[in-house]
Amino acid sequence: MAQVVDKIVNSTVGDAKKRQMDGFTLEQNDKTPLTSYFGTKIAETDIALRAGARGPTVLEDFHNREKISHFDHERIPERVVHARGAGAFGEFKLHTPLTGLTTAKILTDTSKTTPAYVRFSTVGGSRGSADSVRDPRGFAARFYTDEGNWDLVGNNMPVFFIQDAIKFPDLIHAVKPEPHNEIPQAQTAHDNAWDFMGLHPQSTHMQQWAMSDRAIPRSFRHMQGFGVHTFRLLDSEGKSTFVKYHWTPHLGTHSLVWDEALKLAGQDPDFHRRDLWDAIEAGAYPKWELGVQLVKEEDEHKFDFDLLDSTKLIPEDLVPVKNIGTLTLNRNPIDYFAEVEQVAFCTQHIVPGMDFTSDPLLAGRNFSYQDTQISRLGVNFGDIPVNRPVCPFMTNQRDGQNTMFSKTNRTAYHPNRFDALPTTEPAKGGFRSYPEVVAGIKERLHGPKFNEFVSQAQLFYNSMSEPEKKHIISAYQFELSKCYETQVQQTALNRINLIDHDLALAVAESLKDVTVPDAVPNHGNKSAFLSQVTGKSQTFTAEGRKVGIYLLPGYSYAQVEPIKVALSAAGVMVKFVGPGTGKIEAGNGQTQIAEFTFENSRSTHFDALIFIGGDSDDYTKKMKNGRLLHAAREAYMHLKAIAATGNAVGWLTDLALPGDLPADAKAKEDITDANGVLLAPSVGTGAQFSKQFLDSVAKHRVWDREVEHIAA
Ligand code: HDD
Repeated sequence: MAQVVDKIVNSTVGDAKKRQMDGFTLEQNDKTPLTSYFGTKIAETDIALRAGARGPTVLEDFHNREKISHFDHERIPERVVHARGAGAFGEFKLHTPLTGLTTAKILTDTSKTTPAYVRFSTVGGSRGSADSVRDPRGFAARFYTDEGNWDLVGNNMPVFFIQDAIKFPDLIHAVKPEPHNEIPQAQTAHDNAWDFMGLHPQSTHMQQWAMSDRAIPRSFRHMQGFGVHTFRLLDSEGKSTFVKYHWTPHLGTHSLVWDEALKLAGQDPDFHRRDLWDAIEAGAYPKWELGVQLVKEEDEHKFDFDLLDSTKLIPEDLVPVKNIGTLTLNRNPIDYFAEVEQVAFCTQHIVPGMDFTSDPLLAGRNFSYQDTQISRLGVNFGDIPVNRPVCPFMTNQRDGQNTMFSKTNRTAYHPNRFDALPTTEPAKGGFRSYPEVVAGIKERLHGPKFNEFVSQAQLFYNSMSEPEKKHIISAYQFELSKCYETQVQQTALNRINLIDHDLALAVAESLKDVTVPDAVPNHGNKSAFLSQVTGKSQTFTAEGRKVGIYLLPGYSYAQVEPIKVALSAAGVMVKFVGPGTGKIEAGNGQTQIAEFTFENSRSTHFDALIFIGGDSDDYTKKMKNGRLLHAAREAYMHLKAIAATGNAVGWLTDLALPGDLPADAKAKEDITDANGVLLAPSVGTGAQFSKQFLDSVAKHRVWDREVEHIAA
């Protein structure tokens, strides 16, 4: 029988996906002579063949033609949504098997390490847009299992804007830049987006998530992920259990503040891509727990929402998340286009032991992804190395543009005279659908529970901590005040009022021409799991954070070394910021390499900042640098942990930050903690200082500092 199998994959050593893809790596380096695409060595690539030094360029120059022509065709259509993203390879290791619930080996065999791949993305922006915009984030995971590729194409939010895939083109046409002038890029702060949301009650719950801090994650490493839909697991008898998938980051789920996100869009548009890339290069491999919420078939109707409705989540207070395995991302791609732009996720890529439900959003997705890959990558997108499974595969699909394999089978139909091959063997692990009993009248309808839109939006808002509620109010104010049309603002506000009257009143403060409707009851229920500040399954750790240590020539070496060692030991990435890159000399002649400068970085690049004092009295005069002052003020406003040591303490307390730092701190023996600003004038940066600073970094932000006059 003809089988398309990579011999290289059959070896059992190491990561099967890497070995498979190594076979497709083209060694190109400066020692390889330049050739044409077809191997002819090229002697000149900078000047085209011309009839005389000042004469016309001649068509005969095949190298010139090949070079320009290939360039002319370098682009493929960007993804119609989720165009901007970053991808990484890794592995998935199951630790808690779902024995008896599914036959899928990836969910039952704890001895197996499965190669994995994840692409994170924003949704609305085009390929060159900024990372830190307000938007849901894609969390598309692929498992290269022994039984085929399983793609879990989710987001960092557990619900969606719409209930039925037929609405997806409308949604995306509304949120993308407006059609007449293609403005604004990568944001929903415009009339069409809010017109759509105001007119679509089904978007009410997802709106809350999109206006919350979830839409401006600190990094991809600090995001939860969700499969969103209810899927099925199938056991060997074909019995089904409903399942929702969750990803929980080991580093906790944390966000930027809005002002920081806005600035980062200009200061480092690649902020999230770079963060992921740098972490993996530094060996700080991001990890997530894969969790499941399981619901028995017979319990399908026991909730006051429909499990088939993707605008609803199953509150963890009702069905706990059980963590079953760990995903680790440990390898950056070699070639972005080949391995990230060309990765083609499809929701219908599932493996035996799993199945879909009749969620109408999922049904449309199962058509759309395959379809879109054909226009992006061609019908043979499955042959592209990043997309190929690591298990043997054998199809009767033939031909088409860019066929990559010479397939050895002499028939491409079934059955055929060669032993009726390829075999289709349900008994030997062939995919079988859940034999769901379905009956109904063909009509354009959803189940009755699909018509309730407000309850879970209220649950979300009620569950937020005070700072998070404040951020939601500011987000609505920002977005709606960017709409030009009062009618759009009013319709959106009417919807917000259904969630919470006080929320509507607060949002309306920044909208002059709207009227807040009468109060509507809020059920008052909360979930213990939704807040990023107080949520039950939240993690707070300094690990993986980036701390900027600011110093100038003449700095105190003794104040740097202990904290540098303590931070590194806690898994913090320490970055030095100086007046220029390269060696900065301490008062005692020792040196420290600065990677960043006051000019090429901003406080937004770091989770926390330390200002180191100097060995001489005139050191603080040098600290009177506009960029340094701005960094301290900005980090303070962004609620970050800040510290000053030695004579930098006086410099910092003189800055008149809001919330007034104690002016006498510089004269004290002890460390002063003034609302997350650690002032250590004389004790150095030893164990006590390091502990206090690390605790402060782990808290993520100093929420108490978020007083009235700080717009976060
Ligand atoms: Fe989608 C891409 C997530 C609804 C149609 N979607 C895409 C990606 C993610 C999601 C993470 C990027 C994949 C990658 O990194 O390459 N989409 C979701 C989630 C949804 C959702 C969580 C709701 C639960 N999507 C959805 C619907 C449709 C699509 C209802 C169409 C009817 N999505 C697409 C697409 C994309 C896509 C047009 C663009 C590029 C691609 O597929 O590969 O087919």
